[in-house]
Amino acid sequence: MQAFLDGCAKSVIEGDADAAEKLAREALDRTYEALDVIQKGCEKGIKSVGRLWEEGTLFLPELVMGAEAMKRAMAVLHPALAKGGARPKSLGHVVIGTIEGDIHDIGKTLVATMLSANGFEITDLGADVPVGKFVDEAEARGAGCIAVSALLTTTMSGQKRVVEELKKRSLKGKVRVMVGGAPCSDEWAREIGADGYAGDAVAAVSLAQSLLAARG
Ligand code: B12
Repeated sequence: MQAFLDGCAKSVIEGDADAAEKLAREALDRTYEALDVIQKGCEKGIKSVGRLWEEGTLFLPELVMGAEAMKRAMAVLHPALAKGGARPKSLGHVVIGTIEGDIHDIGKTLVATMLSANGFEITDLGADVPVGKFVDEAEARGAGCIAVSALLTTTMSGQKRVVEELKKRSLKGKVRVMVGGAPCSDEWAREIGADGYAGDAVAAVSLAQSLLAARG
């Protein structure tokens, strides 16, 4: 299994989208857990890509190719995640998106898929979402939670503006806000008045459960 996961990581690091997709299909044929393949294989690969890019070993086209390989694998694995959870009734409605100015959507989509697989109703607004749109959609759909992803230090301030917009519309407390993405932390969530932070998709599910249960 470890060699297989290493192969998945390698296909992402090498930006080989065909190989990444083929391995993802093979994983499902072998009935491996989709979440394991994502977290211990593909995600490890894309994190290495990020590190190598930071070190100057990889250049932007290679970063893009790594992301493309990751997305091709995820397109195969996501439906298997979504099938995994039996969902008798919705645990609540979560509006999710990546904040304006930020096009990183791989982690956000993984969080959305995991929430959906675990019984939450999801409205996924995509990436580069204006602050007001998060709140408009939450209001229109009666959502109990807004989940805002930010991967850039330059865009994370948008998460704060979502909290401020809720305050402005007297919705703070009624609609909970959870934040995530590489530059975020518990401390950041506290500083901006968000209701919680989670570091990965599994933790995001527990956080959503506690936030929506607390809301009643
Ligand atoms: C892939 C990638 C890209 C792809 C994105 C493709 C896509 N469609 O998403 C491309 C090539 C397009 C890209 C572009 C850029 N990128 Co980029 N990118 C990355 C990289 C390598 C991986 C991100 C990723 O997908 N990780 C895998 C996923 C699964 O993990 P994740 O996103 O962290 O999500 C998990 C958790 O954070 C959490 N989570 C995520 N969102 C949320 C939300 C909530 C509510 C919760 C609870 C949890 C949660 O759960 C997820 C699942 O476990 C990172 C490096 C890194 N280590 O993060 C850089 C990185 C984020 N990029 C960076 C930069 C600088 C850029 C560019 C500005 C580059 C440029 N010069 O053009 C542009 C930005 C364009 C823009 N306006 O957004 C920097 C950011 C630096 C900073 N401090 O701001 C990073 C950190 C690279 C680096 N080390 O320098 N990038």
